[in-house]
Amino acid sequence: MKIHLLGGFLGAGKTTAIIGAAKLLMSRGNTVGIITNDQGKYLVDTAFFRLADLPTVEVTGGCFCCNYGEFDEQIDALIETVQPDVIFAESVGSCADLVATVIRPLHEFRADSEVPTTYSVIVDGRLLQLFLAGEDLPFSDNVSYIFEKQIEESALLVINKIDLLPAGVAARLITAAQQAYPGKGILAQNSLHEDSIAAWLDMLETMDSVPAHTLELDYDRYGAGEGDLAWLDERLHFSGAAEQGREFVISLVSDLERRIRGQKFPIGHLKIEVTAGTANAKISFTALETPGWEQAVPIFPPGKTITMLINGRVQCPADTLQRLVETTVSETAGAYGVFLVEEALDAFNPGFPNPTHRMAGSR
Ligand SMILES: Nc1nc2c(ncn2[C@@H]2O[C@H](COP(=O)(O)OP(=O)(O)O)[C@@H](O)[C@H]2O)c(=O)[nH]1
Ligand SMILES: [Mg+2]
Repeated sequence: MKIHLLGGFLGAGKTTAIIGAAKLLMSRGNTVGIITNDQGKYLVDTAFFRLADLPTVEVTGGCFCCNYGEFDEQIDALIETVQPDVIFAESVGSCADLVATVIRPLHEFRADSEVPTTYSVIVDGRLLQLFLAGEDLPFSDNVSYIFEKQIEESALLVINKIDLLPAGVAARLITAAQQAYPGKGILAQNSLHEDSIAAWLDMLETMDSVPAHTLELDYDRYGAGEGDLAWLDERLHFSGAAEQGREFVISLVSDLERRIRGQKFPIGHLKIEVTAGTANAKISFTALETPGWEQAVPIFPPGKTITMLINGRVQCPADTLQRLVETTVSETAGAYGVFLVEEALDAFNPGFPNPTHRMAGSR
C-alpha cells in the first residue's frame, strides 16, 4: 500500500488531481481509497468523490495535523473496507507543516510504517505567477504567508492549471519557478488531462517527494491566516422549482458569488454541490474568476427536490458570511417561489492550529 498526501492552497486543484489519478489507477486494476479533510462537517469534496464512485472516508471538524488520531483511524477504516493499493489523502487548503505533523508521525507510529508516503504540493499556476512576479496575492498578508509556506515546504511542487496560461507564459513560469526553488521537483500539470495526471503518478513512483528538512513556520502568523478565512457549510433543500430548477440554481449561485466579490471578500474556495434525482453538478469558485461555470449546471428533473451543499472559505468574519449566504438564499428562493428547508448550517473562523504531534527532521 502507498499513501499519497496532497497539500496546497484552497482551490489549487487537489480534488481534481485525485479524481483523475484514482480513475487512472483503477483502470489499471488498482484499488484506491480516499481521505478528505476540512474544517466543517458537511464536505463538498467527500460528496464529489462519492459521486465519482470512489471509496471515500473523511476527517471533519479540523485538519489532519490537529486530528492525527482520527486520520490514522480513517486509514484503518479504508484498509478494513476496501484494502486499497493506494490511498490519496487531501489536506485542508489552508494547512501547512504537514511533513512534521502528519508524514513523520505516520512513519513513527504506524505498524505499517514502511508504507511509502509521498507528498505533493499543488499550486494554481496563475497565483504562482503573481507571487513570483512579486505582486500581492488577493488575500491578507497572513493568508498569503500560508500560501508561501506551503510552497516552501514542498519537495515536489505541482504547478497546476497550466492549461489556463498561454504557452509562452507557462514556459516562463516554469523557468522562474526552477530558479526560485532550486532543488525542488517541479511539474507543470493540467489535472483535467489524463496524460498529465499519468506523468504526475510516474513522478510519485520514482522520486522522493518528502522533504527531509523541517519547515520553519511562525505559528502565530499561520494561526492568524487560518482565522482570517471564515468557513461556512450549509445543506439546503429546495422544492417547487418545477421547470425552472436550472435557472434558479444559476441565479442563486451567481448572486452569491457577486455579493461576496462585491464586498471585496477574497474567496479562498466557494464550492457548491447540487443534486436532484440523478442530475448533479459541482460549481467551484476560487480567488480568480471561473468563466463559463454555468455550463456545468444541468437541467434538473422537474418535481424533484434540489439539494444544495455549500462549502465556503472566504476572507471575512464568519457571521458576515453567514448573513450574506442566508439573505441570498432566502431572497432567491422568494423570487422563484421555491420552498426552502435548511437542514444544517455552520459558520466560524477556525481557531489556532494545535497539531497532535510535531516531529522535526531529518528522517
Ligand atoms: N483548467 C483547469 N482547471 C482546473 C485544474 N485543476 C482544477 N481545476 C478547477 O479548479 C477548481 C478547483 O479545483 P479543486 O480540485 O476543487 O481544488 P482543491 O480545493 O485544491 O481541491 C475546479 O473548478 C476545477 O475544475 C486544471 O488543471 N485546469
Ligand atoms: Mg478539494
